[in-house]
Amino acid sequence: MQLMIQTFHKYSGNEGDKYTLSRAELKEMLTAELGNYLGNAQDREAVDKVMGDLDSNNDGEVDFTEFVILVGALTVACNDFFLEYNDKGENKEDKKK
Ligand SMILES: [Ca+2]
Ligand SMILES: [Ca+2]
Repeated sequence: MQLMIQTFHKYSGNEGDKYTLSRAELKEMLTAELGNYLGNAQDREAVDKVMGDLDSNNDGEVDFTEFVILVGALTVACNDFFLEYNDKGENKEDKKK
């Protein structure tokens, strides 16, 4: 949680409103933090898409509430990935957790 907040503020304070991510700030964050995951975050269309998905109130900025939705969505995506990965594995019976 703390890390999420720190990450958000690391980028949100770069320009304009300190508490929201502009498109440029969002792009910078995606590229720096999630470059491996998104791969083509530098692609303008990809940034626009993420921005459109996140900016639920359409004010052109991603606030912290909207950012949390992104993190949640990515967490779910990662979880699905790992579940799938494990299923294709050796069918270990000693699943941890
Ligand atoms: Ca900002
Ligand atoms: Ca917004």
